[in-house]
Amino acid sequence: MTQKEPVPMGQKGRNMTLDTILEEIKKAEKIVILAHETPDGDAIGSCLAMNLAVKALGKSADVVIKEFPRVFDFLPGRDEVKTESNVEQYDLAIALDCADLKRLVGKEYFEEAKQTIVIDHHGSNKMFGDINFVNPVAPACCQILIGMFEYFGIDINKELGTCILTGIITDTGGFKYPGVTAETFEFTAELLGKGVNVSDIYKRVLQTKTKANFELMKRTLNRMEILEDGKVTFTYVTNQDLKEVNAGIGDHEGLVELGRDIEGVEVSIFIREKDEAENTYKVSMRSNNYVNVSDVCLMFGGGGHQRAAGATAQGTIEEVRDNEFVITNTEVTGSINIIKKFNWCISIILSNREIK
Ligand SMILES: [Mn+2]
Repeated sequence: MTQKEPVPMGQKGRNMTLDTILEEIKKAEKIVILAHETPDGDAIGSCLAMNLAVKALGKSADVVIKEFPRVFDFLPGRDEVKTESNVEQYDLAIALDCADLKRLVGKEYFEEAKQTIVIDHHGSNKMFGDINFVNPVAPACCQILIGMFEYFGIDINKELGTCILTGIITDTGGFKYPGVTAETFEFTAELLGKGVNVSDIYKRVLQTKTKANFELMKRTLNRMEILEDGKVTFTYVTNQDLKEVNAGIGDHEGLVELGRDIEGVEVSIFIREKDEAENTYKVSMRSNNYVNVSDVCLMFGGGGHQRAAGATAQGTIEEVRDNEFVITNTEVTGSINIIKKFNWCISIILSNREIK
């Protein structure tokens, strides 16, 4: 790996936030890199890319990811990832692709760290770090890292490029979401020239389904309800399903998109039981053209992007069909009707749209 010297401090065209981030990385002895719960390709790619970048700067870091989806096992640096750490206090904690401290896995390391940095692209980011570098226009956190690493004078080689491109490919649905920029393609072209196997990454992260994912897809499709005049779909998986199909980490990925891709559908809602004992559900939503699902999920203490967002809800699967529900500040609790409640929100948004 070749390494250029960064432009000296204080020179014209410098970015103070990036200068401070570089300074903090260079200063720190113990660094930890963290991402959001149920990490996707962008979270994983960002963490592994940051780990390589830290090394390129002559430092080392712990990457702590509790649940690593096996689809990303091929990525460089996978074997260095830890599920936990026994370091009591880090000098520096870097949170990637994570909008909210509540969703950060290993937040204890973050809270204890002497210095914290948040790098993200969610519009709902709570700016919970000492230093926050958030660009909601970037289609992936990994795309923010490209500019950052170039600024730091780090050579983006094949390994680093493979991690970064994995994040871009997954968060843009294979370059098809509207957030994709000219830079996305320019960078991809550049990486192809450096030997990054774009087609192999694409096939591994978007095209190949695990058997468990396929079995869950069948159940999800069978249960799918089409509501609100064909504009909303709702479906779910239970812990029982996950057990029966022998699902591993990440095997539910992509299920929320099945409803979204039906003609005429604006919003798809998918709930997944998280923890049977606590009756906790992860709610995921996707939209096509005009409903801001991040706003809908914010009402439930969640958040995300305009076209892809999530929240957490509590109740029993039977109670999903009851009519009673209680909303607290941060969570949907008690006897809830997730379908009706979410539909209520979405109905308002849909009807507002029609009035306009
Ligand atoms: Mn992301």
